[in-house]
Amino acid sequence: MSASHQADLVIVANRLPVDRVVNPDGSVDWRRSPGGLVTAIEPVMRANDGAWIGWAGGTDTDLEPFVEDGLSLIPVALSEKEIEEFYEGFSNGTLWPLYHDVVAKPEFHREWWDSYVTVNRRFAEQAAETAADNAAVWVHDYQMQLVPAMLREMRPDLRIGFFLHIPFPPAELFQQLPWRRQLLEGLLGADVVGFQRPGAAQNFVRLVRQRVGHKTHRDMVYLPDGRSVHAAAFPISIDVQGLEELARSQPVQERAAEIREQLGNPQHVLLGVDRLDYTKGIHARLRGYSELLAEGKISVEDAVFVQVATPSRERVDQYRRLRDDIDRLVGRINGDLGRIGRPAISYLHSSYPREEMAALYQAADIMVVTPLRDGMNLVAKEYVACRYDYDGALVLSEFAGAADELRQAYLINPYDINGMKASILEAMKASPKDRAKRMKAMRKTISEHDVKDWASGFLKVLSETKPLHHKQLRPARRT
Ligand code: ADQ
Repeated sequence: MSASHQADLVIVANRLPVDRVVNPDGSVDWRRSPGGLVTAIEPVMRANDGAWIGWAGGTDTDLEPFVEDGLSLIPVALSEKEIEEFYEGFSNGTLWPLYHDVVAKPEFHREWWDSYVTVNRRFAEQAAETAADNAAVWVHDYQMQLVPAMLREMRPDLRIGFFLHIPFPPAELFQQLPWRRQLLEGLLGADVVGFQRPGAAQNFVRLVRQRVGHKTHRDMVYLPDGRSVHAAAFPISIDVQGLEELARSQPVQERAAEIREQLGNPQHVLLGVDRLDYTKGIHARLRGYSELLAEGKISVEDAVFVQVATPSRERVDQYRRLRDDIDRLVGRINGDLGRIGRPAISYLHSSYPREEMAALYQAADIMVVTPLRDGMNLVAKEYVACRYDYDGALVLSEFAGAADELRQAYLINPYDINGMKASILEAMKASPKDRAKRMKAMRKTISEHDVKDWASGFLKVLSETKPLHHKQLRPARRT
């Protein structure tokens, strides 16, 4: 199989599902990047002889399409300036904060936008070249919102799907964006636009009606050329069974016991696992926990908070500042409240293999997930998947997409620090029977919808979209 063959299924995402590693002898290898997306999409990619288009993460301009572990991968090059303007700038300095309730201030720069358009066109051109006749192209996430319309213009024969992994904001916030109409029109190039939550799909349909003036009815948008666009929620999931099997394995169980031992076998182990991102609510969470200690409601003798915070997007100012803020806060809390051999917070910047993550989830009595806004939050679902023993409690922000499904978690408003503290205490004191009841219900929910169902569900809806010549089947328009 050649990597640049004409594919029946093309995935377009900002990043390829592999990371480039340079060996000590200078040779180059590719390592599968951890993460749910590739697990989800791999089976359908293999079944359809698919290809994946994405950036390899560096500034190499000479990477050729290649096949890695049977997956056909097509690198798209970004220059240093494009990494600054398209990726760090418009994607992560404009869209990311705007789409997360403006929890940080989005910056609007015209040169960032120009770079976003240029890079989106490059991805669209590569997809147009790669897709076979009448193929399906599935475009992912906020970095690629112009690709659907650009691609449709080049290749009207294709079925095009788009999935947004992050929230889609309400009209009141979205309309700050100077390029709001262009982005909406970009997305409308798709036949199916998928979101994590139904509210996000509604936000999109409402904006299309108000800002672009197209007719809409429920989750459908009707375009003047006779095409229709289906906007709906497809909540993403995880490899539930794979993770549970890992958690049940002997080495992971032994490692979980070892982690507790190394923490000094406290009565309560609390855990937070996040990318170091200002949307994740790490600051308020740790502050709330430190107040519980300072007020004597809990003690470092019998509780420890393990916070794993993986640095990310470190070249963006706001992220550097956040890392410094959290580092300082943890230092202050441990300095004020810790004792010798008993830190209040065990703080880790490392990135771990899946086995270690499963062991951490197994070791934690309470998982604390408190984002100010989150598209889904896979960590919450991963914790539940690992708790086959029906033990453990989940404290979860109602502003994470996962809160729609994990209703039996201790749901909190992450802005209400007193409420969060009360819920953490409640979870710590809950009876084993109550914990088991909640965990059982949450496990039932996630086991009924895993990541493969998510991918095949989206692609099924995409495959059912009607080509243009079937336009007489459109539902009657509403006035
Ligand atoms: P993220 O914002 O990255 O994802 P999340 O959904 O929690 O957030 O996924 C993080 C993933 O990274 C999890 O699978 C977790 O296990 C892993 N991870 C975190 N820290 C790690 C560490 N130190 N070592 C190893 N692995 C680690 C975006 C959106 C989310 C949405 C997902 C998927 O912001 O809202 O749920 O995409 O659509």
